[in-house]
Amino acid sequence: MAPAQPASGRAKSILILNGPNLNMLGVREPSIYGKDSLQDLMTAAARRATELGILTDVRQSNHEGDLVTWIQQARGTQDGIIINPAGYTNTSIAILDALLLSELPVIEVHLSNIHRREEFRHMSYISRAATGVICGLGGHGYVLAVEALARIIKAKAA
Ligand code: DHK
Repeated sequence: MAPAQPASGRAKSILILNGPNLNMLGVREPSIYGKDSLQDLMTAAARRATELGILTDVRQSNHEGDLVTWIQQARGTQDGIIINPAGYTNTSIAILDALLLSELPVIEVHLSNIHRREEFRHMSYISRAATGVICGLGGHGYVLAVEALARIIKAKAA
């Protein structure tokens, strides 16, 4: 996590968060989630952010509390959040509340098209805090999320 500094006096930075089981990408149900590892996807997203002049802080956890704490710490230290909440999408009011208190622009990403899958995957608590949602575009969704967030951050700063 970047040290706390006033948002105006530092380089723009985004937090990219990944929830449970995403550390198993590449191995886990590749017909749904693809063959690339999380490292592959995060490298591509971070590279795009660098091209756009934005720093990245990339994290993954299988624990809800870690995600909540990192989101809280992003308030005032980061300029936006990209989150794939994975299985917490459909259960976590705690992550929703943390995102709301962050007062940051949020892009929610899902690798798969959750709306073509089981009904229990359709309802996202997280979407209530999201500026935008990207799903069904595989790992490229993270790159698109970086581009969208960069645009939002630059518009806010202008
Ligand atoms: C990832 C998961 O782990 C699932 O629990 C979600 C999401 C879908 C994804 O498509 O990235 O239902």
